Amino acid sequence: VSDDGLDGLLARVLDGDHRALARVLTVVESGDEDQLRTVTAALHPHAGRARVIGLTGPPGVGKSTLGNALTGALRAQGRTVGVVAVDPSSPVTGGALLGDRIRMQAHHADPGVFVRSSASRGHLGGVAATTPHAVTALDAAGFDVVLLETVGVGQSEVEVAATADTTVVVLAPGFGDGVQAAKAGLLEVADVLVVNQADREGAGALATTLAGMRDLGVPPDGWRAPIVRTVAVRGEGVDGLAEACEQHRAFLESTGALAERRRRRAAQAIRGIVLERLGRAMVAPEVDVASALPQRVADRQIDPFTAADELLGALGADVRPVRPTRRADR
Ligand SMILES: Nc1nc2c(ncn2[C@@H]2O[C@H](COP(=O)(O)OP(=O)(O)OP(=O)(O)O)[C@@H](O)[C@H]2O)c(=O)[nH]1
Ligand SMILES: [Mg+2]
Repeated sequence: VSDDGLDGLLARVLDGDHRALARVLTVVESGDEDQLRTVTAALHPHAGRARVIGLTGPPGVGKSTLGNALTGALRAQGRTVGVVAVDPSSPVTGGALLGDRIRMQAHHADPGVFVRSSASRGHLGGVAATTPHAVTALDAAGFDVVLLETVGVGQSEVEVAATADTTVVVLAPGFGDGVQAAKAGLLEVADVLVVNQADREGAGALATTLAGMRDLGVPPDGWRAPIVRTVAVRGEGVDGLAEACEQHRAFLESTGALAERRRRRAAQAIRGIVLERLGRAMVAPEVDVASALPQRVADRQIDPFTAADELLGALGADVRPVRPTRRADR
């Protein structure tokens, strides 16, 4: 997209034009920092109105099916919904992009629904770096709710989920137990716990284990994640899920925790940009010195701290060493 064309597109996004939004999301995912910057500068001031709901969980538990059903429930309440499905290429469903598209065709003719599936991986920073900006774009485009689906397998995916106001962790019998989910850091980020595929054997046992794990700790913000059972393929329990999200939202608003979440999301976006830049700087030709450095350290010419100073100096990064404060300094 040319820079002139981009300005026009951005104006149309703010008017709620879905085709312009799709093209702007392509720019966001491309990882072109100059253009991403233009996009963000134009859209950031207009975002902040949408409720952002994250759906995460192990591959194949039914996140997309549930997201589709939840979209239907929200539409029935008269809310518009923008969906971002990140990297839906799990080993279980073998890349469910096509299946997701077919499922979401239920909402295809509905102008109150917009769906974006992005399987973009590979550029530095990956999906975790660009997802907050995609959420901003959908928010600025005026959707009442932004649904963010990520596969909760790695830390970055869990972090992506944590950029939401309300994080729904979806589990299902036969896809790992509560203990595994806890180890993956999934329970920690859960505001609502869903046992999907509740029509299958083991759903009750999974819900019991989850309740036990949840009640082991005291929630830092005072919210105890409700456990909702759903059969996403039949739409069962989905109104209950929408209600649980609504209650969590009311909790966030009444306790001031929403502002805290928004700050957390902002911090996440800043970190993503910094990491992206540092990552690029580390492989830039100017820092070829990196290849000579390890040899000098190995030859005992310099110590690793001096080498790190040299490298950071070459990057132009102002990253000072940590100095613990001594008593005399206080
Ligand atoms: N029995 C049963 N099957 C379900 C239910 N919900 C989803 N499924 C099936 O589970 C399979 C995976 O569903 P998806 O919605 O693609 O799961 P996902 O978590 O989005 O998968 P990835 O995006 O690949 O991680 C599909 O064949 C669904 O039809 C349910 O409540 N009960
Ligand atoms: Mg999916």
